[in-house]
Amino acid sequence: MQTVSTVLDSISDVGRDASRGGYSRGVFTSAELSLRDWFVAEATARGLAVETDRNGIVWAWWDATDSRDGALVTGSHLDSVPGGGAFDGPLGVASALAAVDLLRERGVQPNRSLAVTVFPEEEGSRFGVSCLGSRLLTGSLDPDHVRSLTDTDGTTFADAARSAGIDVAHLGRDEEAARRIGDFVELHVEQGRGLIDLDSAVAIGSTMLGHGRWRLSVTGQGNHAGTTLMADRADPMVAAAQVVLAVRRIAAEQDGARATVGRLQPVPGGTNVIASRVDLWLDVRHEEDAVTAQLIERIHGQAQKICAFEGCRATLTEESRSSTVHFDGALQRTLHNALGRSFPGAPTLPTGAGHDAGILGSIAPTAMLFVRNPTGISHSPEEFVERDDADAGATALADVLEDLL
Ligand code: HGY
Ligand code: MN
Ligand code: MN
Repeated sequence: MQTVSTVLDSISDVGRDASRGGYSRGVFTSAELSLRDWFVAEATARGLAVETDRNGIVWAWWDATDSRDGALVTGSHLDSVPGGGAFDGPLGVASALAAVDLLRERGVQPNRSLAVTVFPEEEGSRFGVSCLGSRLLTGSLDPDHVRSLTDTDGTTFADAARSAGIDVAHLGRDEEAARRIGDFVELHVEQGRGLIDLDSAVAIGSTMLGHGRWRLSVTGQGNHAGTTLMADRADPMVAAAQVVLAVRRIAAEQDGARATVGRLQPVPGGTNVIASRVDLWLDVRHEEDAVTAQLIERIHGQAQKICAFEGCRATLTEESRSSTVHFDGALQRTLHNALGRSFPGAPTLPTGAGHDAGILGSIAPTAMLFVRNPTGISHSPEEFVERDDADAGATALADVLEDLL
């Protein structure tokens, strides 16, 4: 049986980003398409029946019974943030493949079918909407809106998906796929310090922090950097800079809040040009959805004030929103019992990150397993998992799947 690390080693050069460091594996880019091919090959080599559905979700089936309805489903994603780590997403997919190997080694005879899945655009890094695949499956997105989403090059989701062989005419709620998910369990690298502090290789997810993404467009007057006196400027970059500081101040004043501006795009973006517009993206999170709403309202109000003073205008557009998720209690108890054999006393852990398991919770019981990341850093090249912990994660996942099959 291959260890998880060996499985991951085989993709360690796919999508390396020489300028940012780490990996840039945008959905349906050549890097992510190579990873999809890798997954199909690994799954096929394990005798799993592989198919890609209307929303671009890849399913690798262990057809243990004559029906796929109510199956046990596990998996994660292969797309990454720009300059991301090697484990966010792929660890869950590789661990699911390794868990299938372990179940076979143990001679497990499933009482229901099992599927290993790969969800597209979990990060929302290319088209802006996180967990795009699972949101399409559950019907929480308008397919026309999704088809028209564009990346920074102006490529639409429809064109990118078509290039990956997906017939975009049928995007959207997938009743058959929803019926097939009896329970969903996702293994994921821990993206904070939780498991370092708890001194445990694995943990069970308890809650997933609610979060949203907004685009703030600050419009001013584009002009010449040399001929425009300072007093004559309506510079959206100056307004945007103040908004970024206001975001930090407003979030710091609210217990438990997290607010980030990780992306800022001046238009046209010339060194000797006063920008005409600056787009910046807000990522705001809090365990109470009402507080997230209040935070974004305060940020928007402050942005309006700053822009009025700077002679600019601000427009806020919501791009995606997810409520805080409390994972299924009964499924969590099953995970606790299953882990009792190899990981007695495995802790539960809230996650500040979003995951497809959070979206799928609207149509089936879902649960998560987290594997220790000794750096406590994620969405960055420093993200890491020790080989032994990766294998411990696969063992934990196999224990859970065995009890649920
Ligand atoms: O942004 C998130 O929380 C996740 O990593 N997509
Ligand atoms: Mn992830
Ligand atoms: Mn991520």
